Formats: sequence, C-alpha cells, structure tokens
Amino acid sequence: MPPDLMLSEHALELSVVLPCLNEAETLAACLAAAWAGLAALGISGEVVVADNGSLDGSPSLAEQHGARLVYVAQRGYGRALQAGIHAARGRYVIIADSDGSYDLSYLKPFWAKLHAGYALVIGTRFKGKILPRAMPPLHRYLGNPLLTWLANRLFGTCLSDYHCGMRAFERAALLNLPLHAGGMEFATEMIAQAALNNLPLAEVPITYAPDGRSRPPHLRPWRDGWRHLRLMLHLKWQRRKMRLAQAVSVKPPSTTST
Ligand SMILES: Nc1nc2c(ncn2[C@@H]2O[C@H](COP(=O)(O)OP(=O)(O)OP(=O)(O)O)[C@@H](O)[C@H]2O)c(=O)[nH]1
Ligand SMILES: [Mg+2]
Repeated sequence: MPPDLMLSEHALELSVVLPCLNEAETLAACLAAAWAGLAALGISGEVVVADNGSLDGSPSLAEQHGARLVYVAQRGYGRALQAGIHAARGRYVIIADSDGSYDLSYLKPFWAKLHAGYALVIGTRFKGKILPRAMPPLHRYLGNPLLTWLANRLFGTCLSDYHCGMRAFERAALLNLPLHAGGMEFATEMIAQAALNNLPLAEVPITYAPDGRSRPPHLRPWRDGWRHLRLMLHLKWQRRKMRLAQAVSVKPPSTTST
C-alpha cells in the first residue's frame, strides 16, 4: 500500500477526479455539477482536477471553483488520471471528462453500486442514452463495439462500453492494480486489470451528451484505437506467459519405471 494512502485513507468518502487539458470552456460547469452531485449524496467529498499543462487558464478556473489542482508534468490522459487518483483523499473515486459530456450532478447510481460491494463501476452509454452528435458514427458503430467485444473475449468480461470515461471505484483496490498506461488506453487497462485480478465489476447506464467545447477532442480515433488494441494483446500475452511459467514450475518430476 503506498504511504500516502495509509495517511489519507477514509479522510473523505468520495473524490471526483477530472483529467483536464485545455477545457476552460467547460470546466467551470463540470465543477459546479460535481459539487452538486456530492451535495445530493450528502457525503464528504472533494473535487480534484489533474491538469498536465493547460494553457487556456483551466488551472486557475479549477481553483476558483473549489477544486484541488494536481499538476502533472507528463502529458496524457492516463498519466493525468493516475496522478489525480494518487492525490485523491476519498475512500472512493469517481472519474469523468471535463468536457461537459458526462452528467456529474447525478452520481447516485455509481454510489449505490459501490455500496453494494462492487470495486469498479463503469458507466455504459450503450445501455443508457447517446444524445444526437455526442458520439461520431465511427466510434458508435465500429470502434467502441468492436474493441469492447474483443476485450470481453480476452478478459472474460461481459461489459457494453469499455471506453466510457465516467467510472467509480474503491481507491485502494485500484491503486493495488498494476496500471501503467499513459494515454487513452488507460481506460482499457483499468478494466482489464480489474478483471484479471478478479475485482467485482458492475455497469450503470448513463447519458452521454455532446461535449461543450469549440475545438476537436483530444482523442484521435485511429491512433488511440491502435493503442487500445496493442495494450489488450500485450496484457493477454503477458498473462499467457505467466500461466505457462507457473505450469512449468509446478510440473511434477517425471518418474521412470524400472
Ligand atoms: N490532463 C490531461 N487530460 C487529458 C489529456 N488528454 C485528454 N485529457 C482529458 O481527458 C478527457 C477526455 O478527453 P477527450 O478529448 O474528451 O476524449 P474522449 O472523451 O475519449 O473522446 P470523445 O468521445 O471524442 O470526446 C478530457 O477531460 C480531456 O481534457 C491529457 O493529455 N492530459
Ligand atoms: Mg470527451
């Protein structure tokens, strides 16, 4: 267990952690929604913004709206989130984008599943609602379903949206997983490692809205799709190698009959 976890464990019930790269157009509204979501649950909480180099004033906006700012030197969605999760002080953590596409004022279904004992609760847009123009057809009908189908086959899960950015988890359970992905493929790595380590997983249907920014998303479909795929194959290959090594080491010595 990392030393910071021992010091901070149970200090707060829930941390909302938002990765942020140049989201000044939407960040303030996301923070207001997150505070409203925490208030509606009636629990102790905090909002953490993990920013790795925004140049549009997002960091000062975050602080003005009551968030704790975590500065992350290295770029990347995964790096920002890992730093934010490490710095969080809640027993539980909810993550979501800071682009206005997820409803942070409605945390109740995630909270209920965490309390029912699930270690990782993943939002599903496919069993919930995808509002018009929220998800490009390439992602909606090809990329997401195909990569999710493959991930289910490789990791023995039965999920409908491996790439949903809104999730909740028990912080200690997540910090125990070997998570290293620096980019968007962190989303896949989190679920795959949770499944490989037998953590109880659940899904909750959510609504996905068009993001509120005027510039293109950070996600680059072909590059990021390939990074998700490469990570899945790598994890599966690693697991297979480990199993093989275990099988060889427990094999009984061959007996020779006389
Ligand atoms: N700190 C940080 N945040 C990032 C980085 N890349 C993406 N983000 C944040 O991560 C969230 C997700 O990024 P998006 O560009 O919305 O990607 P996406 O939601 O997967 O893709 P779309 O569905 O196309 O919007 C946003 O809140 C971004 O600001 C990064 O390098 N550093
Ligand atoms: Mg987004």
